[in-house]
Amino acid sequence: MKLKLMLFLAFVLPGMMTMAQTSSGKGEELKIKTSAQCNMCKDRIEKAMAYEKGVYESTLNVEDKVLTLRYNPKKTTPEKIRTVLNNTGYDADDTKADQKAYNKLPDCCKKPEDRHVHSDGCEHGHE
Ligand SMILES: [Cu+2]
Repeated sequence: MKLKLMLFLAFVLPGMMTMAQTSSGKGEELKIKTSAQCNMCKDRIEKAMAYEKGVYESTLNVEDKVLTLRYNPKKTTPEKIRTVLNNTGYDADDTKADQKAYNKLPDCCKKPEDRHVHSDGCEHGHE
């Protein structure tokens, strides 16, 4: 009996895990709506994700502010990823940006209503 269980754990389980991972590309896909404003935000967010454990790849679309990423559900969770975004200074879906982190963002990366001046060095143009 014990031998059968060992064999099951040694061969069947890893096989099942491999199948689960390869069936739909690497890891799970996740889309998060952020409050990113420009290409500087894109760099900042994608860098933060690159350092995050369990995240394979991430792409932020500046147009619709949606971050698409692939992650390993055994190493991280959507909640954790949203928290990283909040700590980087951005809203993530329904969770709000950490105020301190948000205040540290360059003026042009803040939400339009919080910008004091139309600062230069920003890539989203001057309306
Ligand atoms: Cu920005």
